[in-house]
Amino acid sequence: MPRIFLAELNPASWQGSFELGGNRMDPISIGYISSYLRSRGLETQVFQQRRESDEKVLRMIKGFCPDYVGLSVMTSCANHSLDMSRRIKKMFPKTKIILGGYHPTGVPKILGEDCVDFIVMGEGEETCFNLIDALENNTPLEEIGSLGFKKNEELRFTERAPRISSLDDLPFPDRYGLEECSQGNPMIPIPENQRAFAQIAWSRGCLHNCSFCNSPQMWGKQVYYRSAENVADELEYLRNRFGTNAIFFTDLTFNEDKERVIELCKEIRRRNIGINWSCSCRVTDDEEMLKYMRESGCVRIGFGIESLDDRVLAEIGKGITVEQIGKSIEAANDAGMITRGYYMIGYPHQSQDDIITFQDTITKIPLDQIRISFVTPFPGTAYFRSQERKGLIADYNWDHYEGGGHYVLGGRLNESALLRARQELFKTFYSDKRYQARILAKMIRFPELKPAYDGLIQEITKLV
Ligand code: B12
Ligand code: SF4
Repeated sequence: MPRIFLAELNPASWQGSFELGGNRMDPISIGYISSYLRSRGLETQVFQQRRESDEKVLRMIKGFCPDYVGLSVMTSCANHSLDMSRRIKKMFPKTKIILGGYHPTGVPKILGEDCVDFIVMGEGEETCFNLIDALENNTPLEEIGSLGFKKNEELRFTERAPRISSLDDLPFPDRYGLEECSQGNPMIPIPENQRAFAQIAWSRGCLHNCSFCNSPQMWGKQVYYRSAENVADELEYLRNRFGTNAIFFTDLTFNEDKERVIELCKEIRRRNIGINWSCSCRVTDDEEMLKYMRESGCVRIGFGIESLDDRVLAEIGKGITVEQIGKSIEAANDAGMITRGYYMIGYPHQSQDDIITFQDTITKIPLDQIRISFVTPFPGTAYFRSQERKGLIADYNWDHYEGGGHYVLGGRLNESALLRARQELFKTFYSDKRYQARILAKMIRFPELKPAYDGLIQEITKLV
């Protein structure tokens, strides 16, 4: 029986953040591939590199003696994954290396690397199984959709396979190392009290088309959902098997379909599952939906806001306005949820004056927590292509595509100016008197959230 080692290999730079109280999430992407392959009779092992040295990882792989190594690759992990693939190939020249996930989907030419045998583009379960099955049975690869392979030294890419529409038919993902996982502050329960924190995926895909996002080329424009019953079954499984008391929904846009959201929330409540959760939403001021979400355990809601300039929002295809953003955050605050907003800075035309305007407006958006990353053109996105055409990609080192400390565009502001700007924005936002009054009022109004705010205050003290 073929043996497949499935891994997410993180470079040392990222492993650090696993220690720093950020989000520590289990690798459900390869968990899904693993459980699917096992359901089809193959033997698998799942691994996520957290703080293990590369040498230790290689020893583990050696111990498992795999016929295939499948790696899940985000852009920021691409160089490291290739480096490790070369070392694996050296150790086991016959082992086939398969890359999947966002980076190979966006940059299929990665198949041209000598250490890569195959790439799987988009959704992975069926393609990965079909590939191994064909290789084991010597049947042609041309008929397998979403695949990249080499023939006579040429790179071949097949058409994308149809998406899996009946997600309930997939086995639950295999879980790896949940006991070490947690979602950083602010969250209820707070990280110290979270048990076996897990990710769970309810839907796949997103209807929108933001130019900087990898979702369109990963999933196309179709969203498929699992049924409320199937999700509730997995929640019960996580609680009963691992003791999970908090989860994060990986859905790109959790609140796309109000009726489904309410159905899911009702099912979670009906079963009295007792797991708190968080999710990422598109702006919404739908009080009814927010109420259902809160009552079924949603304690934190994240919004991809990106900018507080309507022109920029239109330019990046976000399809939302600053007015909607404000209303939406207020509604989520009123529903008793912890609100987190994701902003980006470093749009190429952004000037110091624009940053000052941003600084003025940021305090008006009543979020509990803000995250500010640098605009990063992930390869494969429309944004990458447009910036490349304009000659604005200043750095092609994928290690730097992590949105945090490196700026890879040639914008009007450079990396150090942006680092300073981010620090100033944090300061302005968190030291604003209205912010402090708001948090205090929220703690009084929703006392159950107080421990999360205590943690948040500690975090803010370090930030400003
Ligand atoms: C949870 C999450 C995280 C978590 C944990 C990630 C993890 N290890 O699981 C945390 C918070 C740590 C994180 C961090 C980051 N993340 Co993140 N994250 C996500 C999120 C929300 C969910 C991922 C998920 O589990 N999806 C559900 C599963 C079922 O889908 P999937 O991952 O796509 O897997 C399928 C296919 O991709 C494929 N597949 C995947 N791997 C493999 C492997 C093989 C062998 C095969 C055959 C197939 C295959 O098959 C799978 C099943 O069909 C996604 C957005 C999203 N919803 O996908 C962003 C996302 C993956 N993250 C992204 C980014 C940019 C980052 C960060 C760089 C940002 C940052 N500074 O925080 C870091 C980098 C982390 C690192 N290791 O370097 C981008 C990726 C862009 C890119 N080109 O790399 C995404 C797409 C968000 C976005 N829209 O921009 N992230
Ligand atoms: S940024 Fe969010 S809303 Fe926009 S396409 Fe990506 S997942 Fe969808």
